[in-house]
Amino acid sequence: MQPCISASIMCADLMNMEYHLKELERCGCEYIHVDIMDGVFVPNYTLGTDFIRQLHQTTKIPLDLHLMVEAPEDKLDYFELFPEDVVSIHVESTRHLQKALSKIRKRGAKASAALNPATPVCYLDYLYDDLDMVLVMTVNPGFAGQKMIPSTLEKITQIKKRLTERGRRDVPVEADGNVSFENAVKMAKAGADIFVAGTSSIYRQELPFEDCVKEFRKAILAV
Ligand code: S6P
Ligand code: MG
Repeated sequence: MQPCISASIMCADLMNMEYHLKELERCGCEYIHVDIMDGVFVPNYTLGTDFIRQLHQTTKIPLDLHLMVEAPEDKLDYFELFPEDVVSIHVESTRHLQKALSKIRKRGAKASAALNPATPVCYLDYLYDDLDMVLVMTVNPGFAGQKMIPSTLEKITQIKKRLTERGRRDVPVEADGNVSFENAVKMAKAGADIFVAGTSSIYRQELPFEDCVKEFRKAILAV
């Protein structure tokens, strides 16, 4: 599987969105990672439904929606979804994970389960047929600019192994949180396929955006 960049749009300057979207297209970023927080599942609020609709109107880049909300199965209908979009819901956020994943597929998008750093991989054991991606949080969700939790690397490897054993090598694993140039190499070695790029990599004020993307791509292709 070709490694992909998913640019974390909450880390961009929201007052300059048109410019950022053009840059993402010009630099060939494969996904736009949209963090949706409800102030309950995580102690923060971020992006929402109207912003997503406007993204769809403005860019052809598929959206990688990361729902950090309680009971996501009740809220999926709020969101506009297109077939190339992937929607991640947290294992810890619902009592009805399989139902919620199948609801995403019924809406025509790709379904993904996200795991917090402390959540064991066995939570996915009976779900491998229901998944189009797995998101591994490499920091605790809620904020950009944190430090990677090293034990999450092993988790990426374990998930990749289980996917292979169950004949689902086609399912990518996404790493989200402090995916710096240095950590991206470790995550790629661990088995990650999609890399969320935020303040640790492409949204760094001191470097030109295009250079950051090139450097980031070099890191994820290094393995
Ligand atoms: C965190 C969120 C992430 C961040 C991303 C920021 O709750 O899910 O997607 O936006 O991790 O990137 P960085 O490089 O600042 O950690
Ligand atoms: Mg995220």
